[in-house]
Amino acid sequence: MDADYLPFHPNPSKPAFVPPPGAVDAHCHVFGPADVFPYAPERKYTPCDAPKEKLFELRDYLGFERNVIVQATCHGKDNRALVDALKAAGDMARGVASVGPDISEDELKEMHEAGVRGVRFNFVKRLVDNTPKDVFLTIADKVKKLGWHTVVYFEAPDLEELIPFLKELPTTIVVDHMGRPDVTKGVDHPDFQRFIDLMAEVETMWTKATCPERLTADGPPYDDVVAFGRKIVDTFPDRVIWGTDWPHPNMKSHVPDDGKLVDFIPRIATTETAQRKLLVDNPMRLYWG
Ligand code: 0GY
Repeated sequence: MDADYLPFHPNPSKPAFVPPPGAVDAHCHVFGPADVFPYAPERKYTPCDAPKEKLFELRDYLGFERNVIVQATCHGKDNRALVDALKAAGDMARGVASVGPDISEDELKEMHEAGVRGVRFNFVKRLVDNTPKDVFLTIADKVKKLGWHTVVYFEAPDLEELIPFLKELPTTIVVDHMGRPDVTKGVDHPDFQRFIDLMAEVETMWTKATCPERLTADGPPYDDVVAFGRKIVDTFPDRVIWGTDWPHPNMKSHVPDDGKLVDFIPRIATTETAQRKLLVDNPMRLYWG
């Protein structure tokens, strides 16, 4: 693991908020263990191992029933750790993989059997080298045939340039972490408004109301992120999902307490109906439908 890498919280608090029955943690990862599933040579960081057993333990402890496990860049396009976790979870997990344009139909079908339902396109420069957009479009065309969607990760300043590409994607699109707004600019800033406007226009676009721990400038309990999460949940109640982002790769400011992250949910989804859509109905439709 990198010298400055912060491992996940060893003993998170028990959340006060009790998720509804059937709740899905729809953004989390598994890392390694490296002696079984080595990290990718092209990775930009080396994390602390975060194996599937730990993830499933956390799921139960926090009161969730299911996981959506998202391939992280430290494993590159080697989806073995992901597929292994999906197989171990049975029907209780789905996955999002990273693949190249040469992926075969058989390989995709095998991943589908294991529970993969999407691919991730990453535009965050500190995490990946540049991939030409036509490569991503080739991949999107292939996975569309299986009914998969694309998960897209970018930061707010890059959205304007990405809009034509996003509009070209033939699949449902799920944007990570509310498009990573700069929360110090406020919820009414044109950058966040651009994202809201795009979601309003592109009805096949969803987002994850996730990562207050990454977006915050003030730290826990993440008061400065509440307005952003609430705006998304209120405006797009049927196209929003939530996840822990465990094991929180590349956190520098603090180690998030997963229990406190769960307690953030009722601050952004303030009614039982909104909570059920965010945690159960929406992820079930997208990943188990
Ligand atoms: C996240 C966020 C990050 C990392 C990755 O794939 C990854 O390595 O997504 C990050 O560093 O912001 O969603 O886990």
